[in-house]
Amino acid sequence: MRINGDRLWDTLMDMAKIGPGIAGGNNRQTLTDADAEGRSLFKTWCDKAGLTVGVDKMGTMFATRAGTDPAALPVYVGSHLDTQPTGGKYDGVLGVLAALEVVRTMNDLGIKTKHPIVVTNWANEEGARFAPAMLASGVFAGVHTLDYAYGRKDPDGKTYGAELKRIGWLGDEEVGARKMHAYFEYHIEQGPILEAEDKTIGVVTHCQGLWWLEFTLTGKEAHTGSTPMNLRVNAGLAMSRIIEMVQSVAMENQPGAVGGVGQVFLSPNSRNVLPGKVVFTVDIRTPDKEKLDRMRAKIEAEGKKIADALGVGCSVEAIGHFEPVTFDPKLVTSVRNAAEKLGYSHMNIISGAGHDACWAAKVAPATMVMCPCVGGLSHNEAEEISKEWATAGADVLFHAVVETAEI
Ligand code: HGY
Ligand code: MN
Ligand code: MN
Ligand code: MN
Repeated sequence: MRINGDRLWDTLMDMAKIGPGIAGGNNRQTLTDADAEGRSLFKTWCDKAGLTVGVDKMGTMFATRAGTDPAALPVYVGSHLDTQPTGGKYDGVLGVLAALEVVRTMNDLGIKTKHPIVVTNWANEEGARFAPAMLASGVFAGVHTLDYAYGRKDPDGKTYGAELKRIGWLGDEEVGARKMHAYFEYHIEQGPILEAEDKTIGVVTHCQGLWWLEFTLTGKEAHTGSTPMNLRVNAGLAMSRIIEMVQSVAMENQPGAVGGVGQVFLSPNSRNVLPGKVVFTVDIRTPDKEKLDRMRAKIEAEGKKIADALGVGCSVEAIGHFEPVTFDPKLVTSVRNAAEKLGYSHMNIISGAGHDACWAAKVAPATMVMCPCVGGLSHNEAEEISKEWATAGADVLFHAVVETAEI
């Protein structure tokens, strides 16, 4: 039994047309009109596959294929359709559309599973527009409250709750009311390991943990030309020294740690005004929980020292966090067995990126399947995979899901 790789690839290419991608990628940031368009296309496909689509109060979509035992808890299979501002075609999207392909293949083969199957599109996995990442799956797992999530603001000050209503995808289901028998997520690796090792399947045993630390630095707005160097309260200089320090802390903790900054806001952000306020988020990750918390403590302490030495005000808020995740050994074995049975080369891997599976693992047995991506590149419109890789991972997903959902 194999999935239909051409059909999967066609859906990926159709979905990639949605969103004002700059260089051929697709840009469907969460709760934008493009996200709404992608959601509608996905719902059309779910309707055609005979699935019943429910939506919860965070806007997560659940498309159910009935099982033979109505009392059996469903097997959830999903990922996310929202993208980075310059996202690629496959991050998240591959997992949602491969889950749909699993159901379509079950329909083709007339397979009836004991447990229902629920194809899932989690809202706001990326956390690019509304931090933190994995917000909806976090509410589902009881990590965040609905009120906290609704109040999260994007850089323009728009709230999650208002935007969800505006695009018309505020559902009526209580978030987290659904109970899972198991959860599977198929995702591109977003790193270089599988391709470098020439392995087609990543058997994901763990996911590294994360802190997002939002630094707010307060300097003194002043003229960049007429203000003598000794009179400056230079928040921009403090930021640059803190970013350098984050790099050193990550390098001191090799192997197996990363740290960096992807987003900075300066105000008033004018060429000839020293910034009065600088806000930036430090992203640190490692599979080792103790190391992760040690790095956090050091970066916060050293950051405050750097700011103090320049007379710059400094406050730090943790706006995102999850501990390293160990996926369910039984489900990990079912993925490995499927890869072996199908003859795909495979290796154990720790996920470098965070996923909704990390929160699903708090409320149900969960695991992931990975395929390589070209050059390990992701969060870039040039993100690329092969049809063979996409198909192989979906085949493994299909077999592991059928085994867990029991024919
Ligand atoms: O940040 C992450 O790891 C994911 O892409 N949201
Ligand atoms: Mn993703
Ligand atoms: Mn991503
Ligand atoms: Mn912790």
